[in-house]
Amino acid sequence: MSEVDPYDEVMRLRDLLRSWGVEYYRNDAPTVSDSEYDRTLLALRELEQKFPHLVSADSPTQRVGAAPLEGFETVVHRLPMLSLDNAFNADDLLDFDRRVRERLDGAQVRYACEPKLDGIAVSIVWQEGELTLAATRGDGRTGENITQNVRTIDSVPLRLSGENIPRYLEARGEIFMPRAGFEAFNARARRDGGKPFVNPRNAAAGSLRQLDSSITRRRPLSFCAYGLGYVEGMSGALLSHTEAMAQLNQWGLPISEHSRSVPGIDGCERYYEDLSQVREGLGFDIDGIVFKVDTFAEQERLGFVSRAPRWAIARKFPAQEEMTVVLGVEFQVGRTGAVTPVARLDPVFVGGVTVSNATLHNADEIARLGIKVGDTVIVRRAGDVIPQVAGVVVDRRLPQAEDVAFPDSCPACDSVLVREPGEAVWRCDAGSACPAQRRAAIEHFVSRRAMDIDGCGEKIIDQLVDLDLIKTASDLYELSQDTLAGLERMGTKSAKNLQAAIEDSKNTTLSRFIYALGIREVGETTARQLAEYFGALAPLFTATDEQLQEVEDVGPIVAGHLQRFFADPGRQEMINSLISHGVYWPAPEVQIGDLPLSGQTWVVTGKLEQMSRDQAEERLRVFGAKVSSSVSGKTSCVVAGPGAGSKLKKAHSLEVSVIDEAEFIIQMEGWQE
Ligand code: D41
Repeated sequence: MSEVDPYDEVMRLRDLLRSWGVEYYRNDAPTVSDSEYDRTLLALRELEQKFPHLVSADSPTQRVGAAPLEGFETVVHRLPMLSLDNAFNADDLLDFDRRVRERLDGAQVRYACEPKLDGIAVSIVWQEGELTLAATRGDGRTGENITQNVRTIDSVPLRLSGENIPRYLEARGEIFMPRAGFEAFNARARRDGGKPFVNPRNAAAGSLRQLDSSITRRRPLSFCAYGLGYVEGMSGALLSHTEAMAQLNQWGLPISEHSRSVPGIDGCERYYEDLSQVREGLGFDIDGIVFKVDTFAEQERLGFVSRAPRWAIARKFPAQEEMTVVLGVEFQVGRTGAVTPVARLDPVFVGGVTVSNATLHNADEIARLGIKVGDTVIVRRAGDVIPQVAGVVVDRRLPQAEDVAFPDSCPACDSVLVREPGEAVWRCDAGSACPAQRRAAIEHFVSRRAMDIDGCGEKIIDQLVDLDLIKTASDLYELSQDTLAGLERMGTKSAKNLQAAIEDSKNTTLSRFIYALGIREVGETTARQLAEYFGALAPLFTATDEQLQEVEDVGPIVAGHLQRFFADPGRQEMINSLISHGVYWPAPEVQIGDLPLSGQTWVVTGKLEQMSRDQAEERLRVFGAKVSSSVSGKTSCVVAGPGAGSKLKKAHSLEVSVIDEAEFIIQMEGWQE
C-alpha cells in the first residue's frame, strides 16, 4: 500500500469531523458513535502534533464544541470553559499523576473524584443571588444563551439561598436527563408516533435546544454543578474544589452525592473501581470519572495547556455505544411461542464485551427503527442489559440494503403465527408441539432460579433435543450416565456430575417448581405468591378464575394463562411424569399470617460473607418478609454488607434501620424458635 500523504489525511479527517459535528449538534442525530468521533479526533490531533505546519485555526482540534445556532444569542464566557483531557486506561492515569507530582515537586496529592455525567456542560450566572444568565459551553470561548430554557429546570435555583452570597457567581455544571425520565419520554414519543432519542445525552441536548421553553419545561432535566467560573464580591476564601462544591451546595446548587476527596493516585484507582461497581444503579448515565487536584493553590501552580487544565483528567469507561453493520436478521421462537427478531451483527467491542447479536424485540420495533439488512447501526449496551440497537445511521445506507421480512409462519415448525389484539408480539400457536418452544422450555426449566441443574447449558440441551433423547423436561430424569457421556464435549466425569445435578434438582420448592414450568407471565414473584396462596400443586389444576385472582399480582390475563396451562393434557402429563420421577418439595409448615416477619419489607445490599444475597433473601421470605430491591420509607430493615452504596445511603437518610450480616444471623436464630 502506498503511503498516505499527511496533508490529504489531515484534510480528510477534518472533513469527516466537521460533517459529523454538524449532524450531531444541529440535528441531534449522530451519524457516528462517540467513540469513533473521539478516535478520529485523536488521530487528527496526533497527525497535527507530528506535522505542526499542518495545524490551522479552523481545525476541529482547535475548538472542541459546536458553532452557535441561529436563534440563540451568543454569549462570551468571562473565563473560558476549559475542556478535559482523557485517560483511557490505568497507565494514562498514572502518567497524569506523575506529571502532576513532577510539577508540584514530589509529594502525594489529594484528588477530588466525581462521576463524569454524560450531559451538556453549561455555565450559569447569579447576580446578587438572582439567576441572570445560562449558556452552553459552545466552543469554550463563546456559547449560546439558553437562560429561558435553563430557568425551567427544577434543580437549578432561580435565587440562591444561605449566607455570604457573592455579587457575581458563575457556576459550571452538567445538564442531563436521568434514565427513568429518558425511558418515560421515549415511551411517550413512541406511543404518540414521535421520534424517540437515541440516548439520554441527545435527549438533554435536544431539550435545551428548543426555542420554545415551554417544551423544555416538559422534559425531565436535572442539573449538577462541577466547578466555579468567574466569581466577584465574595467574602471569605475557598481553598479547594471540595470546599467550593460544599459552598455551592449551601447556596442551593445540586452537587454530586458521590464526590469524594482521596489521597494520591491509589485513592483515585480505588474510587474508579468502587464507582464502576455501582454505575448501573446510579439512575443516570456517566461516561467516566473526573479527577481534580483538590487544592486551588496547587491547581494554580499547575496551570493549563491551551484548552485543558493540567490539574484535571477524565478517566473514561469503555464505550457503551459503537457502530457496526447488520449482517442479517434471524427469528427465534421462545418458550411461550413469541417470535423475536434478532439482529446478527458484525462483532463489536462495546461496554467491555464483544457483541454479535442484538434483540430487535418485535415487528413494531423493526418498523420504528426502519432497519434493513446491511445497515450501519448504533449498538448500545448498558450494564448487564441485553444489547439494543439504538438507531440506524441512515446516511451510511448502501443501495443494496434489504428490507427485513417478518416470517408468515413459525420458523421452527411452520405453524401459523397469531397476534393478539393490543399485543406487539407474534406467536407460534403450536405450544409444546413446536420443537423450538420445547427446547426453550427445557432451557428455562433447568435454569439457576428454576430447577437449578448445574452444568446443563444450551449446548447440551441442543444436542439432547436434536438427537431426540429428550422431548420434555421430565425426560431429563431418565437419562443414563452413559447416554450423557456420549454427548459432544462431555467426559465421564462431567456426565457423572450432570447426572448428580439432575438427581439433586428433584428436591426443590413449590415456588421454584411452578416457576420452572414456564407458564406465560408467571415469573418468580408470581410463582412464589401462587405457592404461598395454594400451598400445594393440586389445587392449581382446579382453581377457578376468581380463586386465581385472589393471589397478589394475578389479574384476569395471568389467570387465563394459568388455566390454559393446567388444562393442557400434554402439560398435565409432563407434570405427572416429573412427580413420578421423584420431584418433590416440602409441604409448607406455617401459616403465612403468623410468620415472624409477616407484613415487613426487607432489602439486602452489599456483599455478604456467610451466605449469598440470594440465600439471605430466600431466608427472609421463609420468615414471611417481602424482599425488595430498593429502599423506601416503607422498608422495615436493610441488611448491609461491605460495598453497600446508594441503598445504604438512602436507608440512613430515611432513618430506616440497618443491620450487618452478623446481626442478621443473630436475629434469625431468634425467629427460628
Ligand atoms: O461531570 C462532568 N461531565 C464534568 C465535566 C465534571 N464533573 N467536571 C468537569 N470539570 C471540568 C474542568 C476541570 C475543566 C473544570 C467537567 C468539565 N470540565 C467539562 N465538561 C465538558 C467539557 C469540560
